[in-house]
Amino acid sequence: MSSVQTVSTNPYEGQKPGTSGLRKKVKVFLQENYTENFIQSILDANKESIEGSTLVVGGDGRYLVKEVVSKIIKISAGNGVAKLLVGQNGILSTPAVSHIIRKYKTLGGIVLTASHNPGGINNDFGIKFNCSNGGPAPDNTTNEIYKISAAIKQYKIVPDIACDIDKVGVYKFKVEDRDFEVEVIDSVKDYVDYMKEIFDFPKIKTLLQGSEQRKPFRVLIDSMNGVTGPYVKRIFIDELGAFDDNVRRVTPLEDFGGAHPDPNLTYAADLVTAVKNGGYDLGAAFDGDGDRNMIIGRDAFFVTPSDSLAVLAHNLEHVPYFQRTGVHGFARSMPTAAAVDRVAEALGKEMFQVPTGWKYFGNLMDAGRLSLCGEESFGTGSDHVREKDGLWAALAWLSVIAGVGKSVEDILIEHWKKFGRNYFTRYDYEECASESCADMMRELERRMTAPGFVGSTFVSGEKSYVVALADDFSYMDPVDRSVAMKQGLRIVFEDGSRIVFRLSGTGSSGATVRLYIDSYEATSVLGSAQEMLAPLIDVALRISDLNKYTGRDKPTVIT
Ligand code: VG1
Ligand code: CO
Repeated sequence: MSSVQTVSTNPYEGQKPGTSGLRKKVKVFLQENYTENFIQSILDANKESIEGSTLVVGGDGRYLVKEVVSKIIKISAGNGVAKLLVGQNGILSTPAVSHIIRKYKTLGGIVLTASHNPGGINNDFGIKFNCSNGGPAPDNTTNEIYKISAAIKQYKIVPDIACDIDKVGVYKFKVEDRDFEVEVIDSVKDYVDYMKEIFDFPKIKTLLQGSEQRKPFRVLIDSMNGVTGPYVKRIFIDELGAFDDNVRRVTPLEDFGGAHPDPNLTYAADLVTAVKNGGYDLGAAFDGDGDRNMIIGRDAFFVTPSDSLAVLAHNLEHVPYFQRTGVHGFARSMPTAAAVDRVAEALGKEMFQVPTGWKYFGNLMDAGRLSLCGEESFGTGSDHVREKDGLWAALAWLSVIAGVGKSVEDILIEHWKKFGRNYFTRYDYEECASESCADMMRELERRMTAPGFVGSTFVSGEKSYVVALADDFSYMDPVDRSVAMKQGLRIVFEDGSRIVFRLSGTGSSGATVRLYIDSYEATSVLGSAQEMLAPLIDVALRISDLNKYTGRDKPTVIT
């Protein structure tokens, strides 16, 4: 029998979860009691239901995951949790956690990831709490966790509980007069079983292997040394009959092999080269925790996430899951280009625009009003779970391709010809000085809300834009009526073009400014985004004085 120890501690400042969990440098988490404090705060925020509960625990395999899993086991035992479901080796992708919470109806889960942020001892770690619907905790819960962390005085721990999370199995303990159990589960099985229900695997297999009518459709799936490696191997190689040269970087590494596990054209540049040189028909990459995806076609034809969402929305009948459930509404985050809005209109579906962050989609899904949604930041997903889901998106694309029998590029071009095209780009200025970025946002907001701004004209080259709306985006959840304020400065012009400025809520040091540009063309659909958007970008840089405030003459990353 083990006993609970109560350990005195002092609060740390700044344990405030951002867009998606608490993210800091590993060294911050390594400070004495820093991690313990935050775990105890999560459990305290759930104190009414923690006694006798079950929680799911897993992470993306980055540096510190295993150590923190072991702390969560000991602290959960100290707080009366009855059972933990832990991924083998501490590995669970973010969408897999969401699924497992829902499948086994647990109180929630703790996800150990800093997602697309780099890993390793000098980089980032993160902890996120997901609720019983499988989704990231909403603002009221994360605010509560933060409040508790700011005043914490003690945590409860059972120091002598240890179990080998490298082996699947059940470990039973007696903690004072209670039973406590840790079940180490196969990290991929539940998720893979679910994907087989959602998609028509035999049909995708035929696509990949070819048939008498069609040559094999060659894919290159890149896990970027993140958590999706074991899922990709099981799904693509074991289930869909792909070969070793159809997958790459499929072993999760603690530092992602030095890669920045963010699937975009900059950080996944070597996938782009490999797809071009290898003559592949489709390339897909996922981020560290497996919730983001990038899709490219032959010759690395790039599908923007905003377009990906619109194309999937238009073709959901090729996914068996939606044949069963029907398709309810669609949604996107505010900065995401409005391509999907046109599909929603054509199909007569409800369409929602929510703040940045997947947590804002959950209520709409739970209410049965939302089937498919996405973010411009390479997030796509559906109501099959309550997180975005990278592998799901790749399988959805393969289902559409198998169904319509066309290439990625042809699908896109046809889509644009039918609906017109939203050109989109995002400029990121990473790790700038926090204060001057805050000044920039303040000054911009002051200008935008001054009398006469709406109605004023900005000229760049041959183009001129008249301001139709300027605000700091706020959102009232249609289901629970909760309000999220200050979600991004938005300038909308009379022709529908938009400029959006936000400060990132996932960075671990300094400030990251994101500038989003979206403009619609009904007929001129085959241009290059950077050329088409150049005048608007020029206007955005002038309105904000961004170069002056950030001290940068170009962005860190363009997507
Ligand atoms: C970014 C993206 C946002 C996404 C979030 C989490 O947030 O913009 O769309 O939901 O990351 O993605 P921010 O606040 O830095 O702009 V993940 O894959 O890092 O969990
Ligand atoms: Co992620």
